Amino acid sequence: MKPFFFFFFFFFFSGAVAGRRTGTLSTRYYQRSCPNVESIVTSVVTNKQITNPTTAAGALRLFFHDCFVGGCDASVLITSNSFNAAERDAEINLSLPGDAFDAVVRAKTQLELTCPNTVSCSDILALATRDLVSMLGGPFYSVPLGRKDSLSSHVFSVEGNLPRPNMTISQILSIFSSKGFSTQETVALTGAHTVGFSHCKEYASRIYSFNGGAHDHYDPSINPRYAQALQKACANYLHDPTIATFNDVMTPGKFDNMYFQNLARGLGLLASDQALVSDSRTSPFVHLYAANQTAFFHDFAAAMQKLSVLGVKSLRDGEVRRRCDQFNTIST
Ligand code: HEM
Ligand SMILES: *[C@@H]1O[C@H](CO)[C@@H](O)[C@H](O)[C@H]1NC(C)=O
Ligand SMILES: *[C@@H]1O[C@H](CO)[C@@H](O)[C@H](O)[C@H]1NC(C)=O
Ligand SMILES: CC(=O)N[C@H]1CO[C@H](CO)[C@@H](O)[C@@H]1O
Repeated sequence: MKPFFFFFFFFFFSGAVAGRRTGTLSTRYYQRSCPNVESIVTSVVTNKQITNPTTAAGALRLFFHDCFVGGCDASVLITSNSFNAAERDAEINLSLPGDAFDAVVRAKTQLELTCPNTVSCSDILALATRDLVSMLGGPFYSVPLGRKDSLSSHVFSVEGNLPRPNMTISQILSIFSSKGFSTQETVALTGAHTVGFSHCKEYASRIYSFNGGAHDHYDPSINPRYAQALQKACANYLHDPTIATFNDVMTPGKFDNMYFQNLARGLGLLASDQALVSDSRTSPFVHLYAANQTAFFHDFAAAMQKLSVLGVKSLRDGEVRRRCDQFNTIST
């Protein structure tokens, strides 16, 4: 009875509005049920970004991780409990910033007041990320809506689905290709490292005792002055693991094509960043984007749209969570 009723509704309304559609998603998905969803998300995350300027980069990384691990289904927002270690528990998630979680939770709270039980947490994260990228100066793109939230989240699903800085370009391209991304799309998406920061341990092996050398021996592909500045900034990182430096040392808070310009000057922070310019499969796109920001923005926006519909759940295998950090039915 209930599923039938839903299907009837779904087809009736989705047929009645001529929105832009991607599969079952549509930019007008909430046109009747929550017409102000986009302006509500925009206003909440704008305020959050103004008070906490690290929110935007955090959200972008969070969204990437959510979509790459089992689809864009807000599984990354689930809190672990004594019965289940959720995605957030993965070592790689240890540094996913709290401000981005908080932005989603605040938007959800606001939306539950206006249109209860309607807007999924995965749609909120997709919209919040789009808004925050454009607030930093990046491209604006439309986000089709109607994602449902996952019914599971497991720490063991993370390994193998996310790229790591110590992977080779072949390993990285193979992860992205398994999710349907071309080499060019992979390079465009990695341009996200034009904002935000990384903790020292993610690149310590490049700046200290490189290849087993003396303590101050660094990777020769790093610009020497940059390498020395990083050695200094990270000097105490083993005692203070919270020390981090900007991904884009030139324009850290601006979403632009400086990340690609940096790579040609040895100013890439992670080994995987710097490797993009020395590998013949990826370097043509690094040079293209370094020379032409319009081309980068165009390709980044298209790749983000593609990312945002990865492995999307429907009501058959998902739900609209009441709280973004918990499933509606707590099970063991
Ligand atoms: C090429 C593969 C990639 C690797 C190896 C990689 C790895 C990393 C690492 C190790 C960090 C630092 C995390 C920390 O120390 O807290 C980081 C930060 C970040 N990554 Fe990636 N990443 C990749 C691709 C991407 C993509 C495709 C996106 C988004 C579309 C992205 C968005 C970000 C952002 C925005 C940050 C900064 C986070 C913040 O400031 O809170 N990364 N990445
Ligand atoms: C990369 O480093 C991690 C530890 O951070 C290690 O577990 C993994 O085996 C390394 N991977 C490669 C490809 O070297
Ligand atoms: C930059 O890229 C855009 C979009 O692909 C293209 O239309 C434009 O002609 C390019 N500009 C230059 C100077 O090559
Ligand atoms: C931001 C976030 O939720 N990080 C979590 C990652 O996993 C650790 C280990 O359980 C949690 O304590 C963090 O809260």
